[in-house]
Amino acid sequence: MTAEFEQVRERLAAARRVAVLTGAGVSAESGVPTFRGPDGLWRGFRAEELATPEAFAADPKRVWEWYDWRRGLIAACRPNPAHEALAALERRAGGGLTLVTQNVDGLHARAGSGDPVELHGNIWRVRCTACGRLAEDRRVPIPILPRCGACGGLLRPHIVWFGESLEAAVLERAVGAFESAEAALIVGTSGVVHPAASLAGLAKRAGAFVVEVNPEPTPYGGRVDVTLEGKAGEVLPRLVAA
Ligand code: BJW
Ligand code: ZN
Repeated sequence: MTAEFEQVRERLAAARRVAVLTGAGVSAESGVPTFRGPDGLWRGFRAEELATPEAFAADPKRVWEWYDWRRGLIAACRPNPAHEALAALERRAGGGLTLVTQNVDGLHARAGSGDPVELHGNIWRVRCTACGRLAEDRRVPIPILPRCGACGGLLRPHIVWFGESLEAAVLERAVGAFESAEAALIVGTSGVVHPAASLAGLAKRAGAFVVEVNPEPTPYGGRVDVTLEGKAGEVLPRLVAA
């Protein structure tokens, strides 16, 4: 074990408040495709083409078919050792850890994380475009086009698309956690989508010890205290091991 790795373990253990940001890379070892990079295509579509309000307005059927396909894929996936290690770290922190995720797959909660801050929503929730009603909906396949049980309006995925604002209360929780953290972990994200990508900088400016875990270089390089190069499912369990 390198001295750097040991330093990260010590800083994590000593911190009273830890903030964690995860991205698609954390679910990659569960079999959920990432958005960018060589395998970064969802059934041949780029997120930027289908994850927009304009795409949904122009062709809701096409967008729903893409989400239905993704829901089926995610339903067949299980949390991996990275999700489990973060849930263990949270239990050990006794309320001092906030897990913030950009992922919409719900795998952190399935691994036992108590109350993850889901910045970009959740693929298992739907929202009525007419009355705004929110509901959990785990049907796979989902009837296309799905309709609201209350008003008959068209449902959409409860997901933050490009150009849409994040829910204010959700973003506030994330910002608060990163601004007050003594240590921050940034795991499996390419760091290009804002405002999520700005959270690490908030922690750094407030004096936190910031660690990145990623097998590939990202824009965080040089702006964090330590980069642990490797897969989340291999690095995180070692970090958390007693
Ligand atoms: C591994 C691994 C392993 C692989 N272990 N690691 C400031 C500057 C510039 C632009 C903007 C800005 N502020 C806002 C914007 C506009 C826009 C934006 O950021 N655009 C940039 C792309 C340029 N942001 C927004 O529109 C946001 N809204 C907003 O800010 O509203 C106000 C506003 C609007 C417009 C202008 C200004 C202000 C909303 C963003 C919503 C993002 N939604 C998506 C799609 C959800 C759809 C869905 O899932 O159905 O969320 S985009 C997509 O990217 C998804 C992800 O959550 C997000 C981040 O991706 P992530 O997680 O980083 O994944 P990848 O694939 O990019 O990276 C994977 C990483 O894992 C890689 O690094 C691998 O190396 C690594 N990896 N295997 C560990 N085993
Ligand atoms: Zn409705």
